[in-house]
Amino acid sequence: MPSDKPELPSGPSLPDEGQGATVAERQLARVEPPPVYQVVLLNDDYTPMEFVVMVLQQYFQRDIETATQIMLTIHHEGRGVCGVYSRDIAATKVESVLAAARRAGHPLQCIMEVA
Ligand code: TYC
Repeated sequence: MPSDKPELPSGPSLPDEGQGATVAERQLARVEPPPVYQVVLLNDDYTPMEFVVMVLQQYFQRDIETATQIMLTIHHEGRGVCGVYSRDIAATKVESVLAAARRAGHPLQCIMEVA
């Protein structure tokens, strides 16, 4: 008489699946997260404070109080972090800020660096 007991897959019947899963897990664990970049504004003696506050509001989505605080930090300490982004987003923000500053005739400097 045949048994009612269902047949369970056993180790030896699935040798490759077991080993492959272990290897894939080890490879995934070694993938580094992508680096993030901070966009930094530098102080100068000529760019108006109001322009820097506008840049922080328009390009970095800061409210007026936060933008003013960041601008004052840059003014007093020489530099300040505007935000942290992926590489491509940070590069686009640097380009946009520099273009806006040059259009307005200001020497404002904006850089990106690994956070
Ligand atoms: N130091 C400038 C001034 O006194 C203001 C300023 C702030 C300029 C921040 C650049 O990134 C800057 N007009």
